[in-house]
Amino acid sequence: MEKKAHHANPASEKIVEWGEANQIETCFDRAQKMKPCPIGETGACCKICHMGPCRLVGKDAEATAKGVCGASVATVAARNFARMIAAGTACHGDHGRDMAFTLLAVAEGHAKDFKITDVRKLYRIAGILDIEFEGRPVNDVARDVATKLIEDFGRQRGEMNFIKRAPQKTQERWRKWDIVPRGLDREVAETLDRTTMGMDADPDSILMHGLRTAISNGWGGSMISTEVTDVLFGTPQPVKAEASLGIFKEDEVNIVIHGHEPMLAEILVEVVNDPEMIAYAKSKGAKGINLGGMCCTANEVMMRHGIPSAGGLTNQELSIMTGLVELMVVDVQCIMPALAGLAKKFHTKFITTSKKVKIPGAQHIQFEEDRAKEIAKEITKLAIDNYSNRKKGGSHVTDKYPLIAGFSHEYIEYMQGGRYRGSFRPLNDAIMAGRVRGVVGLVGCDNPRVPATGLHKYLAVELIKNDVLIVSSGCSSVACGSVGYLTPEMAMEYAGPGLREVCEAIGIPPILHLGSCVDNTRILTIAAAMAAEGGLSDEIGGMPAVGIAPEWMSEKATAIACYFAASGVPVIMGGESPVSASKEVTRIMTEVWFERFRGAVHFEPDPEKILAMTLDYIDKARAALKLKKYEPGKFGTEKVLMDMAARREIEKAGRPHIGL
Ligand code: MSK
Repeated sequence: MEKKAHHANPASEKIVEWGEANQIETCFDRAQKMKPCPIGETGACCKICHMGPCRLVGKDAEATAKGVCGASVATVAARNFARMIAAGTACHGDHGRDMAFTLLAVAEGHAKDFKITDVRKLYRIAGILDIEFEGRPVNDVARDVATKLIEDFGRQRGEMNFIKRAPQKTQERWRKWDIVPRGLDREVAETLDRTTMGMDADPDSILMHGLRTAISNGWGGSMISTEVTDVLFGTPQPVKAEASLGIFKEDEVNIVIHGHEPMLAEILVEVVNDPEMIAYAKSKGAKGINLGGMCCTANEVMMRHGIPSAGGLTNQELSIMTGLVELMVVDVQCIMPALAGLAKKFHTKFITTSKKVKIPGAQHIQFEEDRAKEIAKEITKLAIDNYSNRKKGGSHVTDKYPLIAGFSHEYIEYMQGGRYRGSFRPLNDAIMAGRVRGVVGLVGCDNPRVPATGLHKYLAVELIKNDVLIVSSGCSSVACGSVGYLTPEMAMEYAGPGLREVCEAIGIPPILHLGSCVDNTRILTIAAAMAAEGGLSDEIGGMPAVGIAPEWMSEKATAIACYFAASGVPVIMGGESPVSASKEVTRIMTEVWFERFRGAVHFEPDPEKILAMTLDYIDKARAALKLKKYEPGKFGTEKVLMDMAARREIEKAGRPHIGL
């Protein structure tokens, strides 16, 4: 029998196999040993009080099984899922909060190593927040912006600031169903309150509050993070980079920055390029210092500085197993505690830096934004001093692929008409004509329970063959980038003729790298702009657009899926359903949510079915919008996407310039 691969990336698979041969355990071994709990996996285990834990199983459990308190399977499954949304929202919310506080510190002069890089974007955000910016000192505007955004977390009444950025009709749906979030912390706290013993037992009511909580993430915490990060470190524009485990250099000091928040990573980019540091590395026998990223911190510094990525979630252990990493430094989220023990088997120093992330066996160096450069230098020196300890051993690979990253929503608008004529008209027109069948957000984690990154690769190729434009983020974009999919050449090789024509005309890859997992909010902004542009749906719901997280593992992914669903996007998550114990909960999250918001959350482990469901959603949306029926292979001979007449039309319409 042919051995099943652990990882769908050949370089990663090679290192996993080397680990097996050398008795070095990875998440792939642990996933084999640790089968999912069959009760918890379906959402039927209740452990919210000490009369249990109760296992709601047995024949016809949905109708008959009850916890000691009498809670039904539907109640328990809904509560469990809502708690996942709240945890994911808290995680992204804290990321957004940290960014807003950094902006405040910069504005007040307490974080001297950082500055406001994109003043134009600061003004744009100030305009959205009704903050006066003309003629005022930049730092004063920044202070007011930060202060107003920080209020979004603790607000008790009213509406979060960015809710008004959603299309009017989308907002109306939220108001009708009373799910406009007040403040992120309030919604997270209320989810925990509602789902404790003796509280909300109605699955629909629980899940509706789950949606409210998720919106506080998508149109709140995560969106704040994206926008403030752009203001501080620059709005991304396309940049060349590389990805995969071959990014490490044998003759340089290799440092990996892993996690999500970009503050330390940004300052490390500066410090590793400091001539004094490079000279110090040379004095220790290295030719230079090579900074690589991991997971979403990688996405942040890749799209702003072209820093290469060693991969997504399942590559974090494998990067250390190359034997080439002098130091791995982590900030927050998606960091496997196994790294501390693994690093000790090699010469790698493993450094935690956040008060929120301490890992037994790791060295902790607290990151403080008012001493950012000093701390980054300390960490870099540790790595340089460790270079001489590098031993032979480890599993070196040389595979790495070029890619283009950094498609911010502003750039996507700009690329469709230039600095003064940027708009979403060309994309809307291409969809209306059927050149582009629809748009898919291919996002989320990679997962050792399947040949890791394999579902991303499969869906990426099949979707673009079907003329579907992909916008990608998080580990999905790294999965694609690590095999060479984020290049314009990908369009030539695999894309259907209509999509290929569009990619050629604009000069873009068929898979657009949008950034980290908080940057899924860029997809919301794009969808809102497409709705405002006209010709498709006048709200996000009803667009020929679908979200897919085929290998999701994080609670953050459930929150993301739900804010997309509430915004009007059908979402398909891979793997087994965490609410499969309850047909009622499954019905609410698919049929009921679709009726109310035109979005849904499905769980489907079979990638071929995910593809079929996606195309079906897209084609049904096209039919409902009375767009031209998509005909495979119809386009590809004419090139008319952005001719002069189209450009003049855009100019005549006098659209406000909101581009870069
Ligand atoms: S890092 S949340 S494994 S995308 Fe954003 Fe990747 Fe998923 Fe973490």
